[in-house]
Amino acid sequence: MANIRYITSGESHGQALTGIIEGLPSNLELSIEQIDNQLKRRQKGYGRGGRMKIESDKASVLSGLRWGKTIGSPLCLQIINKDWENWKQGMSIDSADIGSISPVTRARPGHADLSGALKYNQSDIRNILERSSARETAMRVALGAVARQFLSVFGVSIGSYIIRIGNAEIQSLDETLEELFKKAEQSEVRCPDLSATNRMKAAIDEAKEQGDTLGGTFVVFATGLPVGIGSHIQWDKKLDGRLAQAIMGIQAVKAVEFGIGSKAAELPGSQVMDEIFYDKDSGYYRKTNNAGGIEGGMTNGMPLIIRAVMKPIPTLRKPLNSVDIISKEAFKAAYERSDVCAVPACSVIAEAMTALVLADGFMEKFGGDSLEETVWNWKGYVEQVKVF
Ligand code: EPS
Repeated sequence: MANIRYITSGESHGQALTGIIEGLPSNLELSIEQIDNQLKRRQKGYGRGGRMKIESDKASVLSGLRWGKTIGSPLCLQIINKDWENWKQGMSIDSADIGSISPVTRARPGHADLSGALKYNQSDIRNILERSSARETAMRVALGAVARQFLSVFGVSIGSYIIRIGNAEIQSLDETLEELFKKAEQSEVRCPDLSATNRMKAAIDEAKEQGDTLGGTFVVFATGLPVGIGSHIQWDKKLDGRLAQAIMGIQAVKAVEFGIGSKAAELPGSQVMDEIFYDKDSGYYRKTNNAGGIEGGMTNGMPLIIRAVMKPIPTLRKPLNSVDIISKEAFKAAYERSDVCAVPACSVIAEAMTALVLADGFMEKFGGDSLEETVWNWKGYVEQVKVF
């Protein structure tokens, strides 16, 4: 069982999203403003559609917090959907409102629409798309923002940046992760390179004009991690496996890799492994980080480097061929409105998922019911590793 458990609920056009997270120690100071800042970051990005003009996500805490600090009980968060005002009948919980809007019957290729309708025996695809929508990720970002605040006590910080959108890619940049992150935060597509930012925006404009959508690739990183989060002992304790599942579980993510990732297939072992050195002041170190900070399913003290791919959004203004699930006739897929590109948002969501996995790994490694106890255990371990 995970040390930190969480679950979300909510439909895209329903009343609200909720999330419950359990397993954090007591006495952790939480700033709601910091949660809202993360929510704001997720809503940005060149290429978002009309919905983001309606929403301005803010979290409220319903339980688990007293006078600004956790008390060890489950923390319950809520984000209201402003768009709910327009969907009160269409997404009503009351059977009296049946038929107040037409059903969605034309499945979008690449979405959960058809498989979900068949699996859950639904003749209105809305009953599938409302939950499969990436709207739900707003709550994951809020929960991740809680995990980030916990991790920051231990000096762990998490960031991300975009390296590709469609055919527009950045050149390799010789800067620190922190510098790349800082620059990415200034870019409308979260890309640290100005010329690539402009090429990415042009690619999004072109896709929009053509009624198409674009995916891309992003890097998520974490610094300040001690050696030994995760374990080689059992398949489900391996941190890279846990991170891969968490990030792959974000809507539209199609690939996740660590360090040099799939490039390792092309290179000989001598160019893949990170050689080990020792310095009497700073201890063990490596000159390269091809492993992306994980060896044997454990952190090795180097920065964690994850790369992930988001496919293009399946809701297209120029829809693809599909079938009406009632008449079985050939039709173009349904289109209401959509984002053209949500890769910048996806990278922020992946940061949140990374934070949740790392917070779970920290609680697994250091335990503790109060933050003081967790910090005490962590300090003892860091000292043990130092004198090893
Ligand atoms: C989404 C479709 C769009 C996106 C939505 C994800 O929503 P709508 O159908 O209301 O226009 O804007 O993303 C969000 C609402 C969000 O908060 O990120 C989909 O089908 O996945």
